Amino acid sequence: MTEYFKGVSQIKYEGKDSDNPLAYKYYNPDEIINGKRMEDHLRFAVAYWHTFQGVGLDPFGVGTAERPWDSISDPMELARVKMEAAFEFFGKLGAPFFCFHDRDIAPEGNSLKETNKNLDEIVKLAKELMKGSKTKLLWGTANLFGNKRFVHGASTSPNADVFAYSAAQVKKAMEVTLELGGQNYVFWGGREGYETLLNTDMKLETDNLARFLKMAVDYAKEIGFKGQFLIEPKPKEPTKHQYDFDTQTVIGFLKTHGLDPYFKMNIEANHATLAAHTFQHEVRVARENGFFGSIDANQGDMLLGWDTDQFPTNIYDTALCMYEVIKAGGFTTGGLNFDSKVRRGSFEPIDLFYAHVAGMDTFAKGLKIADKMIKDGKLDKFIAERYSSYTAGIGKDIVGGKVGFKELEKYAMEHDQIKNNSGRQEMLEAILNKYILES
Ligand code: XUL
Ligand code: CO
Repeated sequence: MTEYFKGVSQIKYEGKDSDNPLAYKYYNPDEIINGKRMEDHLRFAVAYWHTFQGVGLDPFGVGTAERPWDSISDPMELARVKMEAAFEFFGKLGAPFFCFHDRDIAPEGNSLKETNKNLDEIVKLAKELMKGSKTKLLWGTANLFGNKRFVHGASTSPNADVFAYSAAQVKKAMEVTLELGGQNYVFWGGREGYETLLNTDMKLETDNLARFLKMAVDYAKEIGFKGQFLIEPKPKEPTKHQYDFDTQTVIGFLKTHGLDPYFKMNIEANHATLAAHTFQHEVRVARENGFFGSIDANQGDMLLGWDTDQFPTNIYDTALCMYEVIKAGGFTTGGLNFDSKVRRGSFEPIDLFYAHVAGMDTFAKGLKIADKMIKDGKLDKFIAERYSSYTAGIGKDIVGGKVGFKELEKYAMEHDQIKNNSGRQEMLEAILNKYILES
């Protein structure tokens, strides 16, 4: 078989003293952390769209990326070559999973029928390649945002024909995800939102979104798809206001429509920051409400207010993310999908490897720090003490539902000289720094 990424051999763990940018310094798949292999803790996935479809364009200029498949112009030939190159990439990286949108892997034809035929052909090839590979499918999804038919949304479009088309597309995407053994199926509503309320029936649009998801749940049962359904919140971009704004909003929406038993969250770091939340906040909200599913690993740039989808290299963020993941009991069907793209200036194929190695090492280090934070227990102990007023006396009665306003008024009359304790934020941040530096 053709070798696409010449000059790169199997990437190995060399330990923290290695200077080799094509070696892992912290990611050691077989190393046991708290009774579990690192690979099983982290469940890394490569995102097909950024790594094999990304060309490095921005609103001001054309793509800059140089790729081994640049000379191929026939769309189906290109799709086949990219799929072969992808499996070489997964193997060299040692990535246990990948993720894709239907339109990432196969081009659209002149009709939906032809598009589905193209998809079937590439799925067949992917299935063959998966037989000789250790890389599995973490999740599949449908691209319901790229084509101009989705100009006003997909399941929230004012045009019922677009609703029907979207349903047909998701039906097919679910079938191919099942065919390839996908462990989850993702819904990200890129254009499910509005630009202005002057032309929008928000009630009908959100009800239709719920109807659409209900149909997906029914169809999964019909075809025997047992994977986890995931919703990926994002507040804006491309749409001004997206209905899946953030985790708390999505939980409210799911509960309103009785869909909560069927969905969990796919939290993306850069979407969290667009919603003016920290990454840790979104994972915390998901886990505390029983909706933690999977993660799209990336990071934004605080000086640029958009979805820059950079590879995650911020150790604070990965440590606090993995702290929440461990507290959630770890990943079950989910994993860490690099929904990240190399910068426009990093245009060589080898940059794809450097970027993934950097992201994987940053999360591996984050895992080690989080493990230390939890085992050491100082932070948990501090929090437990901070809320100890709810474990006895009047606090216990409040939590136990034994008192109402009248009883509390009586209590407050006798205890109106309030004494609070310090939150000790800086002391706790210094403890976190110590874990980062010492693990
Ligand atoms: C876009 C985004 C998507 C989803 C899948 O911001 O994150 O790539 O992850 O559709
Ligand atoms: Co994403």
